Amino acid sequence: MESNLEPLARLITGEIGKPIAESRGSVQEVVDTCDFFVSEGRRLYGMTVPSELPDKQLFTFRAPVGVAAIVTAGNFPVAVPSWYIVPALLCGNAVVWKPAEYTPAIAEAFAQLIVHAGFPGGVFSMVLADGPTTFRGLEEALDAGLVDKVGFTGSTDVGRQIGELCGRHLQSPCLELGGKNPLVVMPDADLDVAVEGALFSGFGTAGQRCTSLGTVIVHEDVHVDFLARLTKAVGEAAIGDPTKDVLYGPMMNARFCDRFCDEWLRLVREHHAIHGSSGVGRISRGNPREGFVGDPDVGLYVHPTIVDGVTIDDDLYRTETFGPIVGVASFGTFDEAMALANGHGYGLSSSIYTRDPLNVFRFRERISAGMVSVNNSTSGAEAHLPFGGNGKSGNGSRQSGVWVLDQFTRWQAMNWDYSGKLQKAQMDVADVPSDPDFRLPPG
Ligand code: UN1
Repeated sequence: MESNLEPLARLITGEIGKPIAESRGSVQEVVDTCDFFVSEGRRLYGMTVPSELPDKQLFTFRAPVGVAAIVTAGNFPVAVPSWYIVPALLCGNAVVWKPAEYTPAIAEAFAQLIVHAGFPGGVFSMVLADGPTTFRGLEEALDAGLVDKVGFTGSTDVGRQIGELCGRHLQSPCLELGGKNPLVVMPDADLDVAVEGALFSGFGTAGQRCTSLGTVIVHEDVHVDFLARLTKAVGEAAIGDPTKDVLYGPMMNARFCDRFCDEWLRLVREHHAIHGSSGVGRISRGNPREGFVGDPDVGLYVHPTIVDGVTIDDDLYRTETFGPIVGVASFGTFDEAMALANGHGYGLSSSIYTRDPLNVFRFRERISAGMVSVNNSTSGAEAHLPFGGNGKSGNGSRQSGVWVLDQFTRWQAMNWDYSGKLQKAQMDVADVPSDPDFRLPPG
């Protein structure tokens, strides 16, 4: 992976328009994942533990699950697949991978790199299919008893269907779903740092990360100031040709561009105010963006959109909008901030900007998200921390680090009796007399 980082990164930028620096970073995420797991086959430790009976020993083993079917989205077309594929293979499973339909060239290159790493035939396979065909294939494979674990990264709606399907087969899938990730700005925050964080969280990758910022929740005392600074930063941000140094490039595919223009922008209401660009919707020669890098008509580019005045009752507040649109809401008390941070029902990532540790620990305790950033972007998780969410963001499964091992192994308990006779647990244990009524003489 390391030796092929550059061509793979270029392929990612070419096929889905991720800015080249981010593409390199996302291949580096694969390298980091490989580095983390490289010796994991030597570390699949079990425990030995004494029995309650003499001449008997107890052991635990991590056993591979079997065949893992992995279905992934295209926004991180190699990093997220590696979070499943690398530990699944290292734990002794076979993997069938179904990448996103709109990243076939990247998927083919990634699969070739895995195959060339040298696995026995049939241990790793890649299959290209659309969503409905994949679902039917999964149904048939589960019915036939051919799949033992499903891993899915994608939308909450599809995750729910996969969860139901797996539940009928008494399986618990690894689900990594959507997010509406909040970023809370306390009145004591360093506003410049908070703006930098909101800019990257909300508009990096054109907002097409599951960890992208959904709503900035700003204290009323700093709302005007924060909004002015964010508006300036977004207005000045370089957007355009992803081979250049830009904040974001085109939308990954027509389906994301169409949904952004036809569905997400329609969630804007009269009580909202729009900021951030010289236009709204598709960037084109007719609807230009000031300072655009390159030719807007050669890709599916959209204007960044800040929507101020978002409230807890708005559709925009509770809908995951996979694109460069960020809501801004206001709060007075910490309780109001928490209500806004949790009320949408997702629970993937979150962030708080503050200088006060009390705010940090209160936020950490009350936020429903699986991941919490302090004075940092909602995105940008590292390969050795548990990645995953709660509520509409997932079923509590975690990827990355040591935590993912529980997805791809099952604990097996073994006991070995060498007493030469049958010893019955709970019944044949030694009876050692005790005197529970014994008390020390009063002082
Ligand atoms: C995703 O969008 O599915 O934490 C994953 C991040 C990246 C991964 C995002 N490392 O933003």
